Amino acid sequence: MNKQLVTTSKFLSLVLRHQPDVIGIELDSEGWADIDRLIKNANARGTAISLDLLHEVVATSDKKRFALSDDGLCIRANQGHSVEGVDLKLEPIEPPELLYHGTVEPFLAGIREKGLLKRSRHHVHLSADKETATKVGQRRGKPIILTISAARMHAAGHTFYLSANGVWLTDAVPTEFIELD
Ligand code: HQG
Repeated sequence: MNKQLVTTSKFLSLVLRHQPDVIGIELDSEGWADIDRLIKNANARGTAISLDLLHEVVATSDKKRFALSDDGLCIRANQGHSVEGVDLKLEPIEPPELLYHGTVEPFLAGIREKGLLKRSRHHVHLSADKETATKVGQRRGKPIILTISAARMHAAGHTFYLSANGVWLTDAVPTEFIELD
């Protein structure tokens, strides 16, 4: 992916997950933003973005971070939100037996004590395979992979969701369901 696409993807992540107000737009209750307004406001505030560029970011995003509405007028992030008042209305779904979470050593003490917490985001993010979890952990340093007994958690009453781009989401993972490799 070229530099302009990466920069624009990061900008869209910021606006569509965390701070729509940096360009004075609002997300609706399911996280959708009007594309026309987003482009106008971004350009007015110094971030050059065209409809073609936005479409190219959506199409080439390695993690399929963004989705367009059926009518093509709106865009939203598929996961990762911290902004209040947004609910993607994902359907609860039964998870596979195991899921994985990539993290780094400095967080282990807290995780051992309190389990996995969602912190600023709306959910704890889990990966379907170790390779993906490794990439998630690598964002912060040497990755450590935790194995989550997802089926057991589900049987104990915990709810799971699967984002449109394949990220598993849940509210919290208590310590008894976490295993360190
Ligand atoms: C850690 C990227 C101490 C947790 C990725 C993680 C993902 C604790 C960090 C998505 C803890 C939160 C999300 C506890 C959790 N004590 N540390 N009790 N509980 N943590 O960024 O999962 O590229 O909010 O291990 O691919 O790293 O942005 O979550 O390290 O899908 O599209 O607290 O972000 O996607 O960090 O990453 P984050 P994450 P994008």
